[in-house]
Amino acid sequence: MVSDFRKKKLLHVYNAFFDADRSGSINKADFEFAITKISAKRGWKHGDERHQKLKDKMMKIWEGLQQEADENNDGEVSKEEWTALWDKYAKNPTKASDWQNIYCELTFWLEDTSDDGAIDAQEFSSLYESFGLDKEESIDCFKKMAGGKQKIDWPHFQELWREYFAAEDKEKPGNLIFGCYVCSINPDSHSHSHSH
Ligand SMILES: [Ca+2]
Ligand SMILES: [Ca+2]
Ligand SMILES: [Ca+2]
Repeated sequence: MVSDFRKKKLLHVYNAFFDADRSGSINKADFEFAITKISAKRGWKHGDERHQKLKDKMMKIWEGLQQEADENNDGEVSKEEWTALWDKYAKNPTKASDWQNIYCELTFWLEDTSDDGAIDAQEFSSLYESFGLDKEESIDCFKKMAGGKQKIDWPHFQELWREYFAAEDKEKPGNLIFGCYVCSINPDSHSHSHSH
């Protein structure tokens, strides 16, 4: 049984990041959509090294995710399949699948826009803002999570990431690694049409 608390965290990641086109389900089109969206935002063009890296990693994540989670083989990862997948992970977080490790690395790489091997509040909140999360909320989350530190390096990030998917404890700092998991996302964020 997955607790309501963990389910909330898992569905936050599902809705805010993986279901990029906001269709209510995850399939290959979400990954293609996210590649296009992120590349456009960063100014990465086809053939650029970073565009290619993003594409390769995203497709590896999709293939691994589908293989592991898509129990009924319909080409979609439903919310139920997604929750079951991460429940399996939580039972043994040190035995993550390759695609889960790639996903963790990719998130860190996308956040560390300055390429100094650590992420700060600006980098953290900017990426999540592009996925429709409130920027100020994300900055608050970063501050709480970092516990006084200005930056989070790669070993620290991995530790927080594991906590997010496995922890039942509501006080764990890792619960904030994907921003505010109880806040709603802005469904129009990818169209850039919303005003403040
Ligand atoms: Ca979708
Ligand atoms: Ca399925
Ligand atoms: Ca950085």
